[in-house]
Amino acid sequence: MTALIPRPRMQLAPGAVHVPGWLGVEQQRELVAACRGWASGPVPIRHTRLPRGGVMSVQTVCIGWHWQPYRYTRTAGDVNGSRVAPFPEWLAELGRRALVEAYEDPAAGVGYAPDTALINFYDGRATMGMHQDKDERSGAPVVSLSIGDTCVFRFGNTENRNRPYTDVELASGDLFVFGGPSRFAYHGVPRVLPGTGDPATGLASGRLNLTMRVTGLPG
Ligand code: MD3
Ligand code: FE
Repeated sequence: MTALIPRPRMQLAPGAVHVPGWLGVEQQRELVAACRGWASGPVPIRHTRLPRGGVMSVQTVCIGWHWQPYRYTRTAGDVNGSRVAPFPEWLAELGRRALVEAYEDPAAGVGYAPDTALINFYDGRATMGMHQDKDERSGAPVVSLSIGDTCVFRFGNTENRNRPYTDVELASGDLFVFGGPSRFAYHGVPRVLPGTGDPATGLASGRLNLTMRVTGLPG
């Protein structure tokens, strides 16, 4: 959907850059189709179980490496024991182009080699609490792509899960890159705004978020 009110690109903090509307609708369709494939197997999308008995409201499927709280493995021991799908080269290339775009630096993507992606699906009631992503042994940037319903994304500080934080809306097609000092900031998704997505992406309802990361793990 074309915005009536323009949403300018924004640096929220050093290394944290929001680029609204980076993906066109056709690229979003292709990503939705790829995510549907990954969601169906070899490791099906599921609500991640937390070690203390809870279950995340978000549904997640991983490629390259499988994440479960709080480690990465090649096989999904907490789902069906299968090896996750490989991380495709076309997605790594998209990640490098995302860094070039966000940092407005033609060299920003050189050497960036993401080896895992977490694909999160939010129905209208799903949320994600404030957390840090620190199971990766690398300080390389995280690239986030959003498709479908708009959400409220809460970007906090590196000290704790409380204020100060900034709320920004992430809409379909938006790119967000978290590098440098922002890589280990607390963040979360307090709510999604149902009915705000464009069905032309192939997603009739809900929100998809794909984050690429570098695990820093060997081979
Ligand atoms: C900032 N996902 O998968 S994307 C996650 O929309 C996660 O599904 C949210 O937080 C989502 O871990 C937020 C934005 C994001 C992702 C990873 C980050 C922001 C980040 C890692 C470090 C700092
Ligand atoms: Fe996160």
